[in-house]
Amino acid sequence: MSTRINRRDFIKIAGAGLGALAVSGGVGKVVYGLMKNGLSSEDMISRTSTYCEMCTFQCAGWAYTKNGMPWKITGNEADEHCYGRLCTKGTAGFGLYDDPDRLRTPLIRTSERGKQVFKEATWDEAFDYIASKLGEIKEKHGAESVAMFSHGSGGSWFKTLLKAYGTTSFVAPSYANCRGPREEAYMNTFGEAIDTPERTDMKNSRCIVLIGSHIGENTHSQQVNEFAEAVGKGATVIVADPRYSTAASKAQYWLPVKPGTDLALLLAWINVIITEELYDKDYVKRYTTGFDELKKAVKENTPEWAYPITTIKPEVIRDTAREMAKNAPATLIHPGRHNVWYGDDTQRVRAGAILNALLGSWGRKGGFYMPEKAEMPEYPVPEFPKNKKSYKDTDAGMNYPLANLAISSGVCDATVHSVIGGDAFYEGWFIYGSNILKAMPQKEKTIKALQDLSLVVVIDVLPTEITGWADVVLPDTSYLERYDDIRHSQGRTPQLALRSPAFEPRYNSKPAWWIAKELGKKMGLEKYFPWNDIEEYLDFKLKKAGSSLEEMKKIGVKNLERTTPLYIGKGENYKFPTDSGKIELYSKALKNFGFDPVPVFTKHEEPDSGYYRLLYGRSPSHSFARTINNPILSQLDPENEVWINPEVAKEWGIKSGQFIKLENQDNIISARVRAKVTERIRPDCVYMVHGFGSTQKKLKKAYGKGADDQELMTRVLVDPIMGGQGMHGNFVTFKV
Ligand SMILES: Nc1nc2c(c(=O)[nH]1)N[C@H]1C(S)=C(S)[C@@H](COP(=O)(O)OP(=O)(O)OC[C@H]3O[C@@H](n4cnc5c(=O)[nH]c(N)nc54)[C@H](O)[C@@H]3O)O[C@H]1N2
Ligand SMILES: Nc1nc2c(c(=O)[nH]1)N[C@H]1C(S)=C(S)[C@@H](COP(=O)(O)OP(=O)(O)OC[C@H]3O[C@@H](n4cnc5c(=O)[nH]c(N)nc54)[C@H](O)[C@@H]3O)O[C@H]1N2
Ligand code: SF4
Ligand SMILES: [Mo]
Repeated sequence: MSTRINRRDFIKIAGAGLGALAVSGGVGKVVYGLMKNGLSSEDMISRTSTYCEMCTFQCAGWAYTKNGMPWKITGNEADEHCYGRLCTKGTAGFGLYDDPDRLRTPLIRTSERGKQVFKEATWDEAFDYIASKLGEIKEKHGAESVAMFSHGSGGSWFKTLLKAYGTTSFVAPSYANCRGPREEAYMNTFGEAIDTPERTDMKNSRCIVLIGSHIGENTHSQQVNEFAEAVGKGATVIVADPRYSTAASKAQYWLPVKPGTDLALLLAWINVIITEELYDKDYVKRYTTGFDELKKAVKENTPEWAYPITTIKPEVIRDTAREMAKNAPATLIHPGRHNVWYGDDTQRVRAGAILNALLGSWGRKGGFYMPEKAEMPEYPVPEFPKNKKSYKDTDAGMNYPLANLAISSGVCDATVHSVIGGDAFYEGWFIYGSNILKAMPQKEKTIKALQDLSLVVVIDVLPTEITGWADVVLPDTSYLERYDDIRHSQGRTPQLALRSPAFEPRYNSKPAWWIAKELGKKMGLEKYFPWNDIEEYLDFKLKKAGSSLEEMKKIGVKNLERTTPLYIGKGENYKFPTDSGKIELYSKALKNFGFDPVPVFTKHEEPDSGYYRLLYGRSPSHSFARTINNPILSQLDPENEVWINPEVAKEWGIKSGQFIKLENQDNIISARVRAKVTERIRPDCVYMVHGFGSTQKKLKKAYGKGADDQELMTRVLVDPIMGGQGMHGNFVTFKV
């Protein structure tokens, strides 16, 4: 069998790519703005270097135009984020550029907040409004009382602006509502986080263990490419998932674990690896601390103990543990990405980290490689003001000892006057590329906070649920119409990638860098944007990093030399960046903060009779809610469905394709949504893709299609270690 995966293999796992379909997907009729590269003659094909923003994984690619019209978007072959193959969403980027529903000009609110009554404004008027409000807030409450939510590359320009202003609270739902537990679990075990792109050496793995992680439906290109390559080379795949996912369909072992019991499964695997002495003895002795404590702690966690909890048979637990050991160290217990499930998430992910340590896979081929980043000097700017207060000073539930970022829901609490008692900590929010009404559970709390603010600024490309709550809406360009900062994320190879504009901005939209710089001028902060234009800024940085803007426009991605080895050498005297200098199987830091030093299984609440646990995930054709209105992708996958086990469907008399509604434990009723009756899910849960059920009428293609999982999340299971917002604790019943 060929070891190089081809496009067909990739498509089989990731769903169909669009390729040239993007041309026929409705874009041809539109008259586009002025072409940057001045094309006019017949059949002229031109390509522009970009990195994708259809999700935030930033795959590098080429935007091709033919006779000045959008033609196709392809991956850059030199790029390790995508290996030249973009996912379905990435190839549909022109759909965003071409979306007639896009925000066209700045808007200023003229009625009650949330009523969505705005007047169109000039950029100057919008900036005057914001600058004057920010001035008032600073004078009355201090600059620290402005918080910024962000997701996506353009956010960095506003971080510079707000740091210059004096803000200290930078919040990302992609932390407390996504991968936060993973980063803190690995930090507290190996001293280093996983980060993005994941440092998983999956293409070389001989055994891949996926706990949830639904690669294939989760279509981060690098992950899908590497998973496909490993599968092509015959790797053993073990998937623990209550649902038969796309990844499970490639697996030798599908373990339909009872939702919420993965920690018991992981502890049983650890128990087998230790009792059968299958661990890497040299690695454990050389690099870890706390083995004896771990051994003692998991003594009772046998496969027989785990069986009634997880419903996975003891022999399956033993067989899979042996399979992992047989392939070690090229065994990867995948750390996952979206881990905020049940509130004990840091501990669950840490159990996987411990298992990786026992198998000796950290720093080893087929396990985790040691990533490097390109050195990227900053453009010199004056020092930012020193701040007096930070989010840690609010008493609104953000004192998580091991959190490394502000917690999104904590910022809401610290904004609501009645929660804080008198003066709230936050008076102003900037929101860039984050639809927090879709991304954060307990929507009522978010809305209460929005109502209590003195200033809400939203920078977006589309009129989404959150733009409806803004005082000022600023229309960013799509990523295809702008430069952004140089991508220099971690990887096997230190890489640089350039995003440059393929088109002039449409309507009266402006690139994020321009908005931040011009608003900076109005606020008297121009010294933090000392460059004349973005090309000068980028060229300065690129030259320092060993390239130039001219070169990057031609190649898009530049690979630099590594300075350190990719793996830890066998027997190498390696010091881990933890307190002990070793991998901490037993964590003193966790113990000192009153947490279990070795993960311990705790039971989670179960649904009452007639109720089912609500699980959710991804469509390969969509990114969250952000692509549901895309003219191309909305045709590929127009609405979501609720997966229901046939036994349950029979009991309720539900048929596939029928419209139903879901009602959660707090009597919140969903929009109507189609049922999908399938053996591919356990009877104790239901499943739906996140992002649908838009309530924003201005999104003409997304409005009212399918149901929103977020709406049903009135309960949150908080991770006491880092404040993660566990969203798997909601139960639903059917309204047929
Ligand atoms: N197409 C597409 N790809 C994306 C994204 C997107 O929006 N669209 N978003 C990206 C982002 S930011 C993230 S964080 C990732 C998220 O993607 P992942 O990190 O893969 O998300 P998970 O929550 O791990 O995966 C959801 C799976 O977990 C299963 N599951 C639910 N409950 C349990 C349980 O108790 N135990 C176990 N073992 N499994 C369970 C579900 O059935 C489902 O198959 O995807 C990324 N990739
Ligand atoms: N119920 C539920 N909640 C979830 C999840 C879930 O699966 N279910 N997933 C969680 C996860 S894993 C994550 S990472 C978070 C992510 O949630 P968010 O932080 O909200 O991130 P996105 O959904 O990527 O961001 C969406 C916004 O970015 C805008 N946007 C797109 N491109 C651009 C651009 O170029 N410029 C600007 N200015 N704006 C742009 C879109 O129009 C949209 O309004 O949500 C979390 N919340
Ligand atoms: S994974 Fe897909 S949508 Fe995300 S950046 Fe890469 S190509 Fe774009
Ligand atoms: Mo995420």
